[in-house]
Amino acid sequence: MKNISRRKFVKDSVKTVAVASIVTPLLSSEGYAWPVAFQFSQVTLPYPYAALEPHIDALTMEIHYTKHHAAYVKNVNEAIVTEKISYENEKEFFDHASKLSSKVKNNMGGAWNHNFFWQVMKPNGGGMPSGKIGEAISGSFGSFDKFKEEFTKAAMTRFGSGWAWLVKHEGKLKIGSTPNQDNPMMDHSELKGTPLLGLDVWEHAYYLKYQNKRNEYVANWWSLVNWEEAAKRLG
Ligand code: MN3
Repeated sequence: MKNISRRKFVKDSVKTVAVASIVTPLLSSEGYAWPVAFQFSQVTLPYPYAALEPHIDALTMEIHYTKHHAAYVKNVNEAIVTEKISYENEKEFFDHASKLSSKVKNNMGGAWNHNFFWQVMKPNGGGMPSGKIGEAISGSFGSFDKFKEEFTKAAMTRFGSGWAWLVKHEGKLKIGSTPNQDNPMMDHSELKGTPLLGLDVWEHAYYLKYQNKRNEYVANWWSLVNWEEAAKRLG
């Protein structure tokens, strides 16, 4: 009897290991395997740290990407394992954001928002958008200058840490902001829609160069906007 159960135990253990090795390479902090359905990832920065100078300095970019952003990605992925969350893609996570722990919610927002932020900027960007997105902006806000004014206001009036956004929602363009690392795709967000542009207004995004002058950071950011990326997302 003793031998049989020992043999059965060994057999089951082998089976478990075999299955686990196919489904997941990750172990939880308790040391057992959990089939992880999805992990967030950090995009490769599309340009060198110094590429957005003088508007965003190289040191800010390096710290922002390698410390802040990397930490959000690491933390959300750890929490997905320890909290055994089985959503399979970003949309499922955002659709259920209000039901997730603040660790998952804040860090998944930080992971996604920064991936997006790096892509909607580029060296020698800015200027006036042309084509469909240019028309959509002047159609929705009256003129490009009015749009800039409204977006700047959203960025300046976000109290504390957060993001300003240009989104497409039910066929219309809208401007707004979200607190902390929330974004307009999260179920509890007041501002809803598909992000076309996003601006990080956390102090870590600008403090080294601009200190308390968020207004100068926002004003200079217009020279970095990657309108081609925004246009792609307009569809
Ligand atoms: Mn940031």
